[in-house]
Amino acid sequence: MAPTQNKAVLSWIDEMAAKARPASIVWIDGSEAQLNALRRQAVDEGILIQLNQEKLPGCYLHRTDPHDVARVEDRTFICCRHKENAGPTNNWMNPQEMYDKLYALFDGTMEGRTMYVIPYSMGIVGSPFAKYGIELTDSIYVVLNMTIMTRVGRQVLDALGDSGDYIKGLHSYGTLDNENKYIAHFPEDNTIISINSNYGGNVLLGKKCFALRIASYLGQQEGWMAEHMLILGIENPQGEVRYLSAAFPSACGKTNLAMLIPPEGYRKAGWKVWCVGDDIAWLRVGPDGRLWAVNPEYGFFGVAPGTNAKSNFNALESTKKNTIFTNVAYNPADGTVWWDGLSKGDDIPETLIDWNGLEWHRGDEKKPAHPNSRFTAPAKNCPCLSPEFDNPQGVPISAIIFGGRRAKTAPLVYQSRSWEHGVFVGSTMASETTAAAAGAVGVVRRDPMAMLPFCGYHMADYWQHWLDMGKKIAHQPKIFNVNWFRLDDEGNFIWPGFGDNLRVLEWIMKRCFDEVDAQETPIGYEPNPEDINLEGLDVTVDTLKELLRVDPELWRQEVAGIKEFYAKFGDKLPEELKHQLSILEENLK
Ligand code: OXD
Ligand code: MN
Repeated sequence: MAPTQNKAVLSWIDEMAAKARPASIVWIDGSEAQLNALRRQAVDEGILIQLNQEKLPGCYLHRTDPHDVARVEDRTFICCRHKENAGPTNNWMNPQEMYDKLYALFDGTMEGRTMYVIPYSMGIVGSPFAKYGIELTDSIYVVLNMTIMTRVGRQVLDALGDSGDYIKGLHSYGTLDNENKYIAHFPEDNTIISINSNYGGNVLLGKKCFALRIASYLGQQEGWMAEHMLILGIENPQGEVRYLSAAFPSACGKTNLAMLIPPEGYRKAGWKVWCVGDDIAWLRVGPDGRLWAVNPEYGFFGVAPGTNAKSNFNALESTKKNTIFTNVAYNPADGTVWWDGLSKGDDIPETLIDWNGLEWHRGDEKKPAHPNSRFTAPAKNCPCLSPEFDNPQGVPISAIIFGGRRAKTAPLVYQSRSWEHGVFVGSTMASETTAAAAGAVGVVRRDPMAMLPFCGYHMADYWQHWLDMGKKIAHQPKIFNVNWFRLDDEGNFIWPGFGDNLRVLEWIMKRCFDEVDAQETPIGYEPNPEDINLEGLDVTVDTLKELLRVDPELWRQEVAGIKEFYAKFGDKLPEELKHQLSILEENLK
């Protein structure tokens, strides 16, 4: 029997079941007993491989179809009534046309399968930030991942009561037909439909689809913000904890920063870093006029390759129990997993089963784990998880940080002159492509606020929303930009990064609390080099000066690049951003 009387929910499920025609319907209650039974079934059906339960208790490995290994931006659509509301950076389709297409694909797609009903909450159930969703899916993999990534179960239905205010999510892995793969969002109907994929971001509908694309639209309507940001707390030796949120394009170390381990000197002095979230922040203005943030998720869906005890001890620890690994390599010698960068030299296992299920030998050219292989780990596993993780009010944000991977242009850190200037800085965020990615090296890719693939409406309206939000926040966070990736002329990284990034965060926090001065430059405020603590570090003040150098010629090229990018947005581009661009241009003369 359905565990709710909610008519809106029940009639929608009936309607969807009539289309997909599953053999049975199972409600997910979040209980261990039910999840255990599903894990057993998944192992029996070859969906999961159980790993060594002594070394990795509660851990499993899943291999996806080799053509279904990443988010598919070209198959991702925003379906709002008016095309112009989706903007130039989203794929658009008329909602009715998309519904017709999708419901045709759903016709009988679950025949002989079970349809699972997953009631879940993004945010702490009952908190002012929380929003509820129900995902219907025929994938056990989705069920088991959703119960790690979100808060699932009866309490969600109880909190929803009779209300129709929830996000409808319909998913079927269908036939995994790439030509008919769709990740479709209907922001005006609170609906997400996904078919023909069974990979993470395309199918765990609470994450990118709901908590960013749909939520960014809801945030605009309701006066809050859904951002692609980590949230962390920095505790100083006096025991004060100050919070920041930060947005970076992919491959810039967001999860690493979220779980940063302070350098030794800082640790000894009593500094601590607390992770509240590694990917998504929902931000609201609190009654005290500050901006408050929650992480709406309940787990981490992290990239495995490159994660090791040195690069991210806390992430690695998080994967030691109750974790689902996707597309990593399997070590048949001891029933554990491996990925590139996990160990080096002789510590690399001699023989592995690669992510395609084929035998792999140390020294083989092909990598044994897929470059986008992942771990789905409960946030509660993280050794530095913030004690405020479950606080329904969230945490007060003092600084917002943007960043990217720039070889020369952006300095190690600078502060915007105002909220409006900070919005400009976020809107022009960019990374240069590295040799690791396919295509040309050094090409500048703009990814405003790291939201390019995740903004559920017109990007220029989104910038206007940022500007409008600034007016509502009496005590605005200060906005900064960082670049951990400056290169010297030989192509070596100048800044050590990782835990040492705390040295920069310390300066940022001091700026937020008026505890340190800064220098004015054409692009914003920069630290006086002696104000960044270099103790215990092999970096001289001269090197720091180089890291902070602003090359006017490069910045004039940057202005030209921004103009070209802004031109895409035509008349919708907020006047304030044009004004900020003209100030930058003027300052560079
Ligand atoms: C992610 C992403 O998976 O941003 O978090 O692509
Ligand atoms: Mn992300």
